Amino acid sequence: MSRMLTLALSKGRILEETLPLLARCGIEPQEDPDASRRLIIGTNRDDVRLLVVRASDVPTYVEHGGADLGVAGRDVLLEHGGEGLYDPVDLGIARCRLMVAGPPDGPPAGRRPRVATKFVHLARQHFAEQGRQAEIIKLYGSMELAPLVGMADLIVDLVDTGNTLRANGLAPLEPITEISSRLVVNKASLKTSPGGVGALIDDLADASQAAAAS
Ligand code: PRT
Ligand code: MG
Repeated sequence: MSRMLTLALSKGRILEETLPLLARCGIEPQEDPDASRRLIIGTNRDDVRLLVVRASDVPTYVEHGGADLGVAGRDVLLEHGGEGLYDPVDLGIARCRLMVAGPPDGPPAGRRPRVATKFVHLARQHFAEQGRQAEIIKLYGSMELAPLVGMADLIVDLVDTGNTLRANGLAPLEPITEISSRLVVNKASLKTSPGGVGALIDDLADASQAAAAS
């Protein structure tokens, strides 16, 4: 029997958009990972299983060998570091933009803006590159709230439709970078299982190309 291949995914949009790619590779989960409480989900292939982990934990599972492969947002890889990981394929899924957002007329002029974000490193880097001073306030989610209660002047967050910003009276102000999800691979796994891991990388690359073309 061939070696077990473990793929780490997160619930929500990454799972939703990865399952069709896996289906194109002939891989179907044995139960609905979104509905199941199980964290390890078997597939129709004896040698492939899925792990369901927090989005920001995917690189850690892959780096430390808890999974051979994973699907992670470029935001997560840039913020938490994907050093030590091989990221051979842009799957082109879960697309969005990292943006500076805030009140539609911009931040109050004349003082150093307070910027609420969970992307502390990326936000710091963005303001530093522009030679702007900013005070970064770390949050773990719902950044849109911070300007509404006067805790911050700006936020740095992911924006897709812009509906969340609009619903909270905020507007996109400056794009920082385009985001999509990438396939990340444990380097040792690829060395020890070029047939299994390497073949799955190639299959997923083909599937994402085919999905993009369809
Ligand atoms: O749950 P956990 O804290 O571990 O992670 P998470 O909540 O960030 O995970 P999840 O599943 O929401 O997102 C996983 C990945 O999807 C992210 O790392 C991104 O790479 C990608 N992605 C794509 C997005 C979005 N689009 C997105 N729109 N992640 C989050 N959002 C949020 C955004 O933060 C904001 O709250 O959706 C809201 C904005 O959406 P719109 O459509 O209203 O603009
Ligand atoms: Mg979440």
